[in-house]
Amino acid sequence: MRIREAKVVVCSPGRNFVTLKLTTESGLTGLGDATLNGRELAVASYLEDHVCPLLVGRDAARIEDTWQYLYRGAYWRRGPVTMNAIGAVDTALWDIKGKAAGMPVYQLLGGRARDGVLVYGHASGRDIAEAIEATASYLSKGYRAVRVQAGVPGLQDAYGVGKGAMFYEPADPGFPSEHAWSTEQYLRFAPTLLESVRSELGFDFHLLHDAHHRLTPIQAAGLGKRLEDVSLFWLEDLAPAELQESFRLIRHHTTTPLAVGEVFDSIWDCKDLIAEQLIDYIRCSVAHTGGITHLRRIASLADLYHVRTGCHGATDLSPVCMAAALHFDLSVPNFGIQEYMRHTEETDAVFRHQYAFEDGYLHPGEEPGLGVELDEQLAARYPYERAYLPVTRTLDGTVHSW
Ligand code: GCO
Ligand code: MG
Repeated sequence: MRIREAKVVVCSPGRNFVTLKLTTESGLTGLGDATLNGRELAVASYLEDHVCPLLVGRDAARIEDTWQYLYRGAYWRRGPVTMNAIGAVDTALWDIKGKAAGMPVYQLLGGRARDGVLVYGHASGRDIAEAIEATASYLSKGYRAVRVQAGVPGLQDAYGVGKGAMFYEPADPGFPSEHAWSTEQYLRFAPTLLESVRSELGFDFHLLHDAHHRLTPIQAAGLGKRLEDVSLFWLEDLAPAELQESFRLIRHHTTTPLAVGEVFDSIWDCKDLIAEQLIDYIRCSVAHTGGITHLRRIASLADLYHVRTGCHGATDLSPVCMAAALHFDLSVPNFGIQEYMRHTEETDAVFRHQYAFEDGYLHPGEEPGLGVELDEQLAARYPYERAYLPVTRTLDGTVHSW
């Protein structure tokens, strides 16, 4: 089962996606998501210029060996670009293996460990009333878990407030827009938002919130403590986690469950967070964290320490990544929840997928492989468009984490 062709497809059906397509000599194809929001072309070049030439002629069946070859064999290890590229190769090889076996990938990973994948949707509003309305709308559609964000009074363009009713779009065409931020104003507002959601809609669903790396550990500890009665499923990305030990401080002060990891690219970014039981959910994704192979390794470590998975599933990860995550989620013992930010119709038309939502759960489908097909002709109608994530500045003009 030799690889005949390794091709990178860059397209922008509503937003940019980088996709790796591998084809074997027997004509089997496999897809991998190589999208790194705002830095897409760096991964495309890493693959096209440095990885694809190495893949042609390799045995597509040797997934672990190829992973090690690309990781150790590069000498320069880790980093978002490298790990995203390896993740795409790994995902495409699992897709091929599934098709070769005539089985959906979750069967190769050990079969179903549950009946469906619990997902959370994204409710947001310009103010509390709108956010409550959006949350109610998700609940009426069958969602059992909802992340809630809202505009912070006095600040324009707060993180997480979607432009459309059901779609959230965190990348702007052209150069980065700049948003103002005040941690003080956010900390005064966030508890009122989440308390209002609970008092209007009750406790009979999972409520989540994302602070998007904006707080210091002591601010984070205070917010977690303040929110204990709101009974959150998780509080996400309270503080930047490059300094893993800083989570000790947060953990010592609050019993609110903590989630982190969407910007991590390897097990080395989270090994202390997991082994010291400083978090409850690890948010790494298939695409950004070295593929299904590496994500399974992280999940196995996490399982030892009562940490569950909560894969990143924003729309800057393509349907290929979402499908791969669902096969992983269905099979992994310590699954927690899956983020589900729905793609637009344009995106779904380019990436036709088998996975489907039903009654609060996603199901990956029974097609051999991942169950996603890339319509290359349609993709060619949507060329790459320069786009960036916003940049945030505090009220005195200092650059802050977005
Ligand atoms: C989330 C994330 C995303 C990120 C996005 C950046 O929890 O889903 O925070 O919204 O901001 O993936 O590209
Ligand atoms: Mg997040």
